Amino acid sequence: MEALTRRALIAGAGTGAALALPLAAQRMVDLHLPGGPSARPMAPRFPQKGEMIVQRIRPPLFETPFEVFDQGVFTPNDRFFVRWHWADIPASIDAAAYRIAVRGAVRTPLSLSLSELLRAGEHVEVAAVNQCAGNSRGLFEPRVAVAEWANGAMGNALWKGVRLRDVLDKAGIGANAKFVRFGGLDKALVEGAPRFLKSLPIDIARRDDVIVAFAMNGAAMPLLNGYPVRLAVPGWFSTYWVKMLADIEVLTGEDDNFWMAKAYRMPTVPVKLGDKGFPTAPISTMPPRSWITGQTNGATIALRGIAMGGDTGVAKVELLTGGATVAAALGPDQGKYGFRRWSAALPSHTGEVVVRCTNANGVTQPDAQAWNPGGYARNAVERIRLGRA
Ligand SMILES: Nc1nc2c(c(=O)[nH]1)N[C@H]1C(S)=C(S)[C@@H](COP(=O)(O)O)O[C@H]1N2
Ligand SMILES: [Mo]
Repeated sequence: MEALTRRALIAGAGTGAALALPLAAQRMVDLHLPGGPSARPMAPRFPQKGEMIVQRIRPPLFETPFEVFDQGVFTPNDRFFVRWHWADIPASIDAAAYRIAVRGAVRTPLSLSLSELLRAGEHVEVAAVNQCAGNSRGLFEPRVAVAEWANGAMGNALWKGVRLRDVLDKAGIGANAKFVRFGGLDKALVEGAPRFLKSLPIDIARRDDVIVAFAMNGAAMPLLNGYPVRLAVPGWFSTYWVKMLADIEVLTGEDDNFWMAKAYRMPTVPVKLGDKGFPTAPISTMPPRSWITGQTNGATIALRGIAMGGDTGVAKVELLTGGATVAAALGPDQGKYGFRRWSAALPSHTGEVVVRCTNANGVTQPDAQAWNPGGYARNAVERIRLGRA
């Protein structure tokens, strides 16, 4: 396994694909976003990526075309969405020279090579959905005018890595440790812009399933998804899943950097467009969601789709149609943080249908979406009119 890992890391380095981003748009796709421009170009030419929806080129925001979610429970690496905040991203990585600093409130500050990192602890695997806090932002009304994703700023992968806890324990953390802050190799092109840094509370950082991942679906991760190593925080929005992880800093207090104190915060009270001065908290765990991904019409309408429980497993998926509730059959359980496939058969005359997931904590998707100024954490039920396919 160790040998395989090494090989994957080296192979990943070899691709070193220059991040030149000339747009070779092949065709346009309509994302059906309400209240504004909705068409986006598709582009097949980004390094290690297949056909993706281009939301923006610099910094890259590439969305997974929705039909990919109908093809399997795991999202292939070459179709996995891409999101960076700053445009200065290394175009290649020298795996042999790569170092990860572990510093701050630690007994022994470390500068780990990738092979030292791989030896820091047991290799563990976890299936987990990596979902941008802004996934589906384009569906908010009123509109929130940044990164207007449809539903493709998410993906499910089998992540493999070493526990963050083992890496922290190698350096030895003090009893006064409160947060752990993470930074990658990306930088802003603009002078003085705040480096992308995110922090986890120490108890989350020490969780059994929070890993420094070096593989994704059995291969090294694409450069754009954080090669050679990224954080995986199952159940939490992917803003914490820091890519090209190079800096781990143990803090003795709350992190007041821009990305924790100003960005990625959710109102803790109901708000509407124009409200100011309301209390907020850093976004953290994901709520349940579900989608219809495909339909086959016959004597009945066979529906299929995916669901996620968020920070726990899927308990049930229901189809609501004309006063009736039909329980979907759930596919194999890959672990509570991954996608779960589902299927159901509905009468052939069914018109509108709502798909709704309830997670193992008893949290159910709401009928209507509460608005927030960041356009974060959308999870209202999806409503679909079944056409004759
Ligand atoms: N180094 C670094 N890591 C990062 C980010 C970033 O800008 N820089 N963006 C975060 C956010 S907001 C998201 S949604 C995910 C996207 O992960 P992906 O590109 O692999 O899909 O990366 C996270 N990790
Ligand atoms: Mo994100």
